[in-house]
Amino acid sequence: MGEERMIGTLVVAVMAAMALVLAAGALIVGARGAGTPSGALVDGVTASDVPTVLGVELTEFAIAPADLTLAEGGTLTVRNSGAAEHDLEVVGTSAATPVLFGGDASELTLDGVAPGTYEVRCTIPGHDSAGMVGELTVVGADGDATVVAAAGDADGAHDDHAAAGGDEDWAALDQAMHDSILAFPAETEGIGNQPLEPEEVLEDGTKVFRMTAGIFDWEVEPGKVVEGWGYNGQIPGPMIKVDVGDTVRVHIENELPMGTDVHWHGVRVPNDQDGVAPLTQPLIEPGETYTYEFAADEPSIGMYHPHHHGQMKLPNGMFGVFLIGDLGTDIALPTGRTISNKDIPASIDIVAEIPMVLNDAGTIGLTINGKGWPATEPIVVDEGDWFVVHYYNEGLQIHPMHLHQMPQLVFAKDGFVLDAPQWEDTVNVAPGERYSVLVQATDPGAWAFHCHILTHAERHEGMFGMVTALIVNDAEDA
Ligand SMILES: [Cu+2]
Repeated sequence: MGEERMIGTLVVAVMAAMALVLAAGALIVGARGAGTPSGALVDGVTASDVPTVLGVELTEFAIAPADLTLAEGGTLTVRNSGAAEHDLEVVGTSAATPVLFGGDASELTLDGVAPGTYEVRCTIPGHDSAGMVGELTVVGADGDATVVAAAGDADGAHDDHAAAGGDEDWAALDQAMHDSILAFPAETEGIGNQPLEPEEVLEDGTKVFRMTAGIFDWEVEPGKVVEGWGYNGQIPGPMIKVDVGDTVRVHIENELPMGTDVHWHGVRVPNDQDGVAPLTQPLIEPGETYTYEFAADEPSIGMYHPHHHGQMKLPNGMFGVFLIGDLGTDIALPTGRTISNKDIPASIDIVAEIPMVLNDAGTIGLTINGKGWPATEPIVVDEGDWFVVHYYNEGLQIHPMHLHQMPQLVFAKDGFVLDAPQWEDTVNVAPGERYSVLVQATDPGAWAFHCHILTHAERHEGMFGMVTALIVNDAEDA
């Protein structure tokens, strides 16, 4: 119990320090919130002055114009001119566009939205706190824009930075951060990356796996259940690990409402097994089972995911880890070398090989291994231990992954061992990339481990998304 309490205290101390560093971001957001108080009437405006159709542009990360004035019952023509997914919601009403991909547009008619002043925002996690908020004034036929409280904002989450008089409740922000940090680690239903054993090993040694692609409930953070798309009810899907030289056969049962395929990303396969329907294979129709087979003849730190409509399936959770070969034998570690004045022992025992699959969009949102803080899983090791993390970016944005205190030795990129490994404290992982890092847990304590795009880790409601912790047990307590 004493040890648990100590770990808890360390978590608090470390996370509090991180919150302080990140507080600058909250200040910027807060300053913006202190805008013009919403007036009861729009002085001197007559209904005929007010447009009935207005164009709105969404980009990373802005809504332009941010101050919108529209006649009651009017239409917003919303265009996503950015690269990432965005949408536009009139907070406290049912008026919202669907999620728009870059280049897409949508007409949002404000039927039933009473005259008044509303907050508008992008609902993609992190985008509002990154700047995608604005104000919409709906003017009635008589020029009336009486403020309507955003009563429909049931969770109250946005009241703190709505333009309601422009006063931030700073103490409430502090409390929200405090509570969200102390909620770690939190239990949720479902765990991804579970090792998948072959359902059968044939006489010739072929390893036969079976996975079902489907839609299921996924608890991404405590109490937040979303529609997950994935394999065998897991996000990330089951982790497959085979030996170099194995023949691999994978049956894919498609229980999705649409066709699919499986691309083996970073794994060397014959062209007709590359999973790009209809180029290299027919589409796997709903209800069908399709079989892939290839020789795993080269080491790989690979992944699998659909190619067909990957832009919607991957963000919703359809991805998994595919490893060929063992660390240290098939995939060389930089042991017995001196790199930037740091000696790596000639022989090291790797206590854990941890995949960290990153996502940032779709129904799953900003997550590590399918979970957002405080439901992310901590890495727990003993002082002195060496462990390996494989980063996989299955999302749509770059994520600079920062581990406090202990440097990360980047020894492989996309599974290819580097001739010149390098130490980094922040490893930038772009979509599709994998980086493999070796870390020694030299310092006891609870250390924050998070994406350093601050809005991927913190928001008004506190810590969330792409944050976990490295917990190093003190050798003296063992
Ligand atoms: Cu990020």
